[in-house]
Amino acid sequence: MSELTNGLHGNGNGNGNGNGNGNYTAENIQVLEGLEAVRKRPAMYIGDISERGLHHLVYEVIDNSIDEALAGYCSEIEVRIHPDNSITVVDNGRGIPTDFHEKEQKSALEVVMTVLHAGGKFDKGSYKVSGGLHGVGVSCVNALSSYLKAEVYRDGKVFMQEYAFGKPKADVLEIGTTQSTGTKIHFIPDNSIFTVTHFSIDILSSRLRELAYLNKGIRLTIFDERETDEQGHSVNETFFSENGLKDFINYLDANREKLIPDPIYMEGEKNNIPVEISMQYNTSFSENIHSYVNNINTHEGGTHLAGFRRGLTRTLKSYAEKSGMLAKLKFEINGDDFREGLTAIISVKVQEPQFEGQTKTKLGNSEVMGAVDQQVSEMLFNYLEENPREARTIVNKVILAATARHAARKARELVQRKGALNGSGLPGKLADCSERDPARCEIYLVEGDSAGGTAKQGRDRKFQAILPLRGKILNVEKAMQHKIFDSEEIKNIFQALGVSIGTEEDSKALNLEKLRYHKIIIMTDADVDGSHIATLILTFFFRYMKELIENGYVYIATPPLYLIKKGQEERYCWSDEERVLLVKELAPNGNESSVHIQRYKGLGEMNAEQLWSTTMNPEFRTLRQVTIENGTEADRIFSMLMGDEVPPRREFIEKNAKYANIDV
Ligand code: 0RA
Repeated sequence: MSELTNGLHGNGNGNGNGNGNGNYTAENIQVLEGLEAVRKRPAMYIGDISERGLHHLVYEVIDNSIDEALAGYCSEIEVRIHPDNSITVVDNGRGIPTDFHEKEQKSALEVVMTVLHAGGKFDKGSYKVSGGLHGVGVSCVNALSSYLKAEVYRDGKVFMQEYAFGKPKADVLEIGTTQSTGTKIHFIPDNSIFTVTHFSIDILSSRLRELAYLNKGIRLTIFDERETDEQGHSVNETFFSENGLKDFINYLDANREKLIPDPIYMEGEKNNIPVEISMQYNTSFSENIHSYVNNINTHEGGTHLAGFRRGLTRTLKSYAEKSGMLAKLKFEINGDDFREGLTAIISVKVQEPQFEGQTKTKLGNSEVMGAVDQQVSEMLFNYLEENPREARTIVNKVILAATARHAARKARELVQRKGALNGSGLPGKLADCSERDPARCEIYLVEGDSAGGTAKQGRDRKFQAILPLRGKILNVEKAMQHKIFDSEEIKNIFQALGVSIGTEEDSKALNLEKLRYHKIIIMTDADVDGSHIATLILTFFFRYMKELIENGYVYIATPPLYLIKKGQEERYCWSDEERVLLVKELAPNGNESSVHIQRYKGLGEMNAEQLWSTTMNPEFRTLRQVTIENGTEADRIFSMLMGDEVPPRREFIEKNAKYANIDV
């Protein structure tokens, strides 16, 4: 074992900005900032310090490996969750450079690992486009890890350096020889920084799956060493896609009925911007367009999405007009009509992306709009010319959408006019609260009139409003838009919340200014029916009021499962584990006959006081906030849960018997 000495790997020309032939030298790495800043304000660098931030650490490391793959040097990435909840990421890229960095007077490896933003991200010579939401680099992961070990396989040698809280424990060591190249990063997140320390295999797997589809040809494998099979092998799954976004579309639409046999697909480059697009029409009525920039899901859209819409509308419209199929249509077709029942994915790679918007997931670069517009137009034009049968199918679908939109508009106008007429415009079933500041108001959407009645008695009427919903609300996944506005329950929800939506182009966004409650709480029975109803309501929110979820306004109430009584004492339990423990506690000598257990099958079995103290009183209740961890996956899950095909739904529900596990 020998210590790495200064100048072990001399660098090229020393001009500080690459050596002109694209090879990396230590001088490419610019030095910007120290790691203390990251530990001081972690959320600024990785978004937050909860579950999301924790998982971002893994994404950040993987992104570096993906960059290697995009540069053509890496084909395999392995992620391991160890039994102690630490993580190892291994890739077969070039390995982090280990030559001597003149300016910093230390090994490039140490610079990459200990200096913020080092790693060539700012060096346009090395083509780097991948990058986590914050694109902060692997040094951030180091700063937020109580321990990290980097191993580099490069130039026939194995190099190693260990760190604690971002600080090297020793210099870079040469610890052996090797035939291969690559990087291995093992890290233990600093549990004094993160509020959650448990890695979710579901969250990591769904990111790896997404990355595999977005970067065809890369093999990504995850191992969960916390779980082993009969032979003692750790649970693992490999993600690999040969056809990229085309495979992604087939995966997302697996539970939808497709209109054309194969997704439309194109891949190309315009003005130095790589663009990949795939799309498919299905018999549903929702629009599912997902856009990515440098592998980041741009939830808020941006110029690439605008370019896609523009190109799609113009090309389809011109084809439809030329075909003469629109001759009998009595009204205009608009942009929305071309996107009903459309599932599409747009992925672009942009050298210097400008991210805007509330969550910094909206692409601002104006040059991308035209690039995507041109690509879509070319792709679609050729497709329609070459596939006249599919072209007719698509145009017919568009005409159907336009017709339905027309009907929907009439129905919606009726709803909104009615609302305006009866003074308050609030539904009769709503028991409103007296407070007027939306930030302090809550509304409970309660399953059934009887539980609704109990909730009305039990609530604090100052800030809690109750809206009872009759049984199962309409399944919006299967209904056409005008039916949705015909539904009494859905009209009630719109009116009670005070929001309205336009169905016309660009006004689809919800008007949140008039939202009357900043907590919208779904309260259903703690059984299979109850969770189905909650899913129906969530599906409706997801498809028609997504902004409510994105703003963190939607919650699920958690009524208790058991009431345990012993003598005068009454206690509640929310899980079977809790019940077992409590019974033990109340019957310390094993005499459980004095303990009475009541299983709550529904909200209706609780009286007003019980419902208040267990489920509605802010001091004691637990609310689960609904978030969208992964938009594409949520979309697939909702189409599966609420779509036509029964078997995948049954399998999913059996696997995730508890509602909490649905990944939204
Ligand atoms: C800086 C420069 C180069 C590669 C990397 C960092 C790099 C970082 C990580 C993190 C995990 N795996 C990684 N692989 C590579 C360019 C290397 C060159 O040009 O030789």
